[in-house]
Amino acid sequence: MSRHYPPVALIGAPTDVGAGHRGASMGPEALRVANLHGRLRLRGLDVLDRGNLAGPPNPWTGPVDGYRHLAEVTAWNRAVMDAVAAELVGGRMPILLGGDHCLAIGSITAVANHCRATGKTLRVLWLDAHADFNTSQITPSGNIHGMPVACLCGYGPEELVSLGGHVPAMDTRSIRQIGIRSVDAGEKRFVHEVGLDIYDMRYIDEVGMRGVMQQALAGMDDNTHLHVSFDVDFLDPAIAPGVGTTVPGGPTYREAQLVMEMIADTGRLASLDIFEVNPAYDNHNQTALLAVDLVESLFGKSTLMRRGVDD
Ligand code: B3U
Ligand code: MN
Ligand code: MN
Repeated sequence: MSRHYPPVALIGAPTDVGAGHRGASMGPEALRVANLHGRLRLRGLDVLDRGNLAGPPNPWTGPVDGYRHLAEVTAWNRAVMDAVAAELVGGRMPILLGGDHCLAIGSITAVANHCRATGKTLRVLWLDAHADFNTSQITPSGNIHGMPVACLCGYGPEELVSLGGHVPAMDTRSIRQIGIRSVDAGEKRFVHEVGLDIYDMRYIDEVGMRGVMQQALAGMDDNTHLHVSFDVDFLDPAIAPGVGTTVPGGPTYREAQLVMEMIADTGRLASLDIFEVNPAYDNHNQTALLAVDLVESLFGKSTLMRRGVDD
């Protein structure tokens, strides 16, 4: 436990306005019940739980001009952006507890603005079964949790694309997507068109998770701010059933642990989101417990001391 971590702040964002299934609004509480706070404290971290942000209820209405609940999604993302920005300025590492993945727009917009203000280089690791690169023209659902990466890269509604004042919020070349195995037809064309760096499950099978992570983490240096956006449907549904949209063929427990350990080894983790934990689909909080287990590895928990790292 030799690595020094900054103090962290837990921020709950209890909403499912961007999702196609109800229940991710219970994610923050499920992660607390799984003792995220206590586990991080056991790792020696200074942890402050800020409680939950407030925002509009889920109206559960259909798409309007290709978007479901755009006004509510915007309100929640503004609250998230402000809360994450405040932690970054105050020197606590933000850990956002979602909530559905539409909230990554506010979180990463805040992180990207912070990087611009401090001269840091942003690297985003997007752990997900989905590319989340839909737009109103190509979405099969209108659900904005299928659109956050596109919005961050400048493709989406004005309210979300210019949330933080800088368009695009993030350079397309800053992101690496890992675990992808569900991409819609129009989305597939679009991710190729913009050249998004995607490590899909076939590539993981062929190269192995270690090789994939070496590539995804390559090129970082002391000036890199590493942000991890963890959509728990990244994990295979056999180990993480508590999500709205399960997709078979995801990373195993061992592969997921390796992902977290290799990120921890970089020493560059500077902000984190945990999204889409959905207790309504879960089994005795199994998915939240697993997420907490993985987050411990992300903060340096390892079985043995490694020569040259821990001694
Ligand atoms: N790509 C589909 C489904 C989806 C995206 N993200 C999640 N589900 N969790 C869509 O609706 O955009
Ligand atoms: Mn997602
Ligand atoms: Mn997903």
